Amino acid sequence: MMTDREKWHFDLHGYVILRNVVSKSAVDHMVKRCEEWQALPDSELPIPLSTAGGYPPGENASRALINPEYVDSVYADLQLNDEIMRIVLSLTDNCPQHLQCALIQNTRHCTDGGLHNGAEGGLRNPANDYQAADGRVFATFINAGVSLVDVPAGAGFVCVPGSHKSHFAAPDDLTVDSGPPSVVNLPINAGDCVVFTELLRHGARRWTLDTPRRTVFCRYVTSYASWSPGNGPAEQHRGLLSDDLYELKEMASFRTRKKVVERLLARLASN
Ligand SMILES: O=C(O)CCC(=O)C(=O)O
Repeated sequence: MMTDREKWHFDLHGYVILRNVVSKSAVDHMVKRCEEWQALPDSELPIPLSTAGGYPPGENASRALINPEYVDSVYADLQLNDEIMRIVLSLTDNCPQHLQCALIQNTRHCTDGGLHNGAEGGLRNPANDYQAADGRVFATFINAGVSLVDVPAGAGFVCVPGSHKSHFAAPDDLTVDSGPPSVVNLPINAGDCVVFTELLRHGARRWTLDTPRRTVFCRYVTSYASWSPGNGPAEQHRGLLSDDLYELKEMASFRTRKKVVERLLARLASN
């Protein structure tokens, strides 16, 4: 599960970086599928793949494709990736729910992804909470961003380290382009992953390279959180999901140990 060093880092900063969570061949496959899908208008996307605007909303927002895990097995496997689930299981006390997968493409024409923290008014709430006690760290809304491209220093993901524990509103003049120590940029390589609590103030700098930035955001919550009405697997597309991923998407009480969690724990113990 999470090592002592990872817990220390996550508690202090609100994120951990995992290197090489996916193989080069899996990255190449996901990039190829991304190129195919991004070339299609919404009406031609394979169901239930759909477009959601990026952040912040607007004409030049990045294009986020929701539900790639329903239509491609490599994207599906990524949601159950051992390294990512090792962290997600620790952070949810073995009560995870897969909330959503978003494949986001940023081009140099997209606006930056302004600083935000997935919480109304920047406030902590039960659906987006962080706690540390008794040698454990606990988060109810987790984002695992897997990069499909090499991200150079100065570009891509930024965050305000430690802001998941802040009780004060961030200054208005703090932006994704502010520098350290308040705003820190995390350049990573293709196949690397940043796992962060959505309570962490984060965003992305404007992309400046000719080839697009492509990132798979795998989002998880605690199994007993109802993030929005209709939370859970899309029943009409049940046949497109493995039993494990279907169960991972289901809501469950905090007393329920999902079978998929038992299988993941056994697999992680034998690694
Ligand atoms: O593009 C990024 O790295 C930031 C993504 C983001 O803000 C989010 O998924 O909430």
